[in-house]
Amino acid sequence: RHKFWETQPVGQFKDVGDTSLPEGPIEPPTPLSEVKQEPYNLPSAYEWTTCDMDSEETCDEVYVLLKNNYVEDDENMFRFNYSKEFLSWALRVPGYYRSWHIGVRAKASKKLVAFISGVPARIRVRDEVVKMAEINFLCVHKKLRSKRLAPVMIKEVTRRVHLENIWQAAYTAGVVLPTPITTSQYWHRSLNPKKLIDVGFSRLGPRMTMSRTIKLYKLPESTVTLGFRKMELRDVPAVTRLLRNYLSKFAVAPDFDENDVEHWLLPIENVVDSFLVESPENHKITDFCSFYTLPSSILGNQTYSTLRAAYSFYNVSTKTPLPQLMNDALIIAKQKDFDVFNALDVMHNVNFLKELKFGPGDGQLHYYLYNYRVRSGLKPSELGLVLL
Ligand code: YNC
Ligand code: MG
Repeated sequence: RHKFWETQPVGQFKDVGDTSLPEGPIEPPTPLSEVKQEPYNLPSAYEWTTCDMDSEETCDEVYVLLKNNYVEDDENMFRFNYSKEFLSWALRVPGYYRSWHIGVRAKASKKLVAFISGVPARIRVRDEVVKMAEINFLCVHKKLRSKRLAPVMIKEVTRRVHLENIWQAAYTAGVVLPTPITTSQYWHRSLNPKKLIDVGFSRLGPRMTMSRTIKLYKLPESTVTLGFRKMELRDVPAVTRLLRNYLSKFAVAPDFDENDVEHWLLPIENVVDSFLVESPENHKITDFCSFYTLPSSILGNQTYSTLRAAYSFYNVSTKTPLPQLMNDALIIAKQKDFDVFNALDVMHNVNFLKELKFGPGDGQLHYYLYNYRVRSGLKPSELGLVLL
């Protein structure tokens, strides 16, 4: 059934539920001298290219490839439209390897026709912190689909990850592959219900009118929590402590240090937003919330071309009740003119979803590890990891 994935060191469907298999690496590392030194072969009309994301032109080419060919919903109504600023942030992380930003060009036209990327991360699986690659933005141009190009790209990124002496990876996908460590669901909170209904993202509920729906999703003009403010550079040490303590509760989570927090959570306009609660009495930072900006192109609507979506990232509450904290995040997102706020049912998110009028989406997101077996039956609430 999975001609490619059956050959890879990933949990196989036949092993699901086999408790005799140990958690940890499936294959041991090989000596670096035994890692293949030359790139894998592509069909002869194509060539590999390493994408220099420092270059405006290259960043633009990757942006355009993804804008036109990346992930769509099941009904092909929306397609992710990651901005250039977002891609530059997502790919140029602390300690990144340029060699892991891999493109494929048509030899004749030099047009970029496929892409896959990895970035380094330390991911903790229960008690072990493992150096991994986070693999993302796998994309093959629509005209080159179903030609088995994806397995070659995956093997090539794997080879280049191995060359850096890294042997594990984490990734998410909407499709079922051997074998998810867990499956999470998207929930959506309408901020601009009229537009969401007009573009077919949501439907008017039974026995609901447009004006009742707008009233249902109305939010206060300004945030309610005392001491709620935007995160600043000086907050990095406190946010790191808060977040590390929170993430230690989950079976699988990133092992963030201050550098990572500065990169991943310090606000960047139109890319990532982070807010915290500073106690008015003792100036302690007690709570934190964040979301990233990922619009989708609306395919074939006369009125609207873009759906403005915010995605819940990392949130920590120690004093402010989580639903109140996230309600303030919704208020900020509304102020910033987002149409919808999305969240997965990972970490403690179930504790605010229903109360804050999120509705379950139809999209599922499967989480995977490469060359690392995890005992099956992990719940999404045991996961402390959000990939972009
Ligand atoms: C997918 N999303 O099952 P089998 S997510 C992984 N992730 O192999 P072909 C996928 N594998 O089943 P196409 C996959 N989608 O025969 C399909 N596959 O064993 C497998 N879409 O290849 C599939 N982006 O080239 C099958 O298919 C084989 O032309 C078929 O290309 C697939 O970024 C794709 O959804 C996804 O651009 C590129 O459909 C194409 O259809 C496309 O004939 C729209 O491929 C965009 C899209 C995927 C977003 C993502 C995470 C990717 C993770 C990749 C795996 C990483 C492993 C770890 C590597 C480092 C290891 C170390 C150390
Ligand atoms: Mg293909």
